[in-house]
Amino acid sequence: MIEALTASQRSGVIDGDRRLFVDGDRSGDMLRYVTTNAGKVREAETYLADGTVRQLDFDYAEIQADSLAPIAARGAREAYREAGGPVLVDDAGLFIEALDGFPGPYSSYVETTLGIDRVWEVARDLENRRAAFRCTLAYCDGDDFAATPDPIDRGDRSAAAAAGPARDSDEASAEGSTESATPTNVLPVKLFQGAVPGRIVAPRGDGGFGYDPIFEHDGETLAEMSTAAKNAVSHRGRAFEKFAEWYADR
Ligand code: ITT
Repeated sequence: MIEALTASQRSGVIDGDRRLFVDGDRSGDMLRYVTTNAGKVREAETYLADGTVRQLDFDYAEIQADSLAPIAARGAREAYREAGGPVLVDDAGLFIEALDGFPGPYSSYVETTLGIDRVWEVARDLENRRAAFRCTLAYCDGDDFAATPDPIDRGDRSAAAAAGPARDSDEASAEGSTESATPTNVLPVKLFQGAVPGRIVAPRGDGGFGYDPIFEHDGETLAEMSTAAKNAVSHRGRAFEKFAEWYADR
């Protein structure tokens, strides 16, 4: 699950007629939606006004953690350094109740190695097949967010509070970490979270991506829903609603 490539090593991504990411483009304050996953981009487009966002196909290093927020926050700091402007990182995962939340933050690794059919085989024999999909969006533009009420990751919070304006650092620590950070090295990250409850079922449906065929919500798998219907109930949709509202007022 630990990978790190530079964006400038990757080629641009074309979606229909629209160029989402121009290789090597670091200009202006354009928001970069940082993901290698085209399925996420399709869903996010609904929430982001045309021309204000581009996909940055950048595989940030995913730290090992038992929740999504520190992974997304660390990724946002790294992506901000790479992009040189505002970035939004999206970290998601499937949490199966009877498996103590597994695969959770390891969902990507498990999808790649086992695949969703094997995940279904594991879940099939469970008495309780309840699960949740969670998404954390992490926004970073180098500014502080002291005036806003929602979750903010500042690495070492007490040091950051004393620090005043944020600075960038390779050593910036993750949310909740007690790792010490010097007062000048903390780059604030704003977090938006969403979750959808459901249960694991035998694969159904051709839409969506990832675990969608085996995740049922309200009688339908996410893969049986249109993008709009999935957004209306999904972890990502909920996180993006919060983000888009905040971003528009910013
Ligand atoms: P990026 O990190 O580049 O954004 P990724 O696909 O690795 O791409 P995540 O780590 O957030 O993204 O995703 C963890 C796993 O969960 C991965 O296997 C995804 O395919 C899957 N996943 C994410 N969002 C999903 C969704 O809305 N529906 C179904 N599966 C999803």
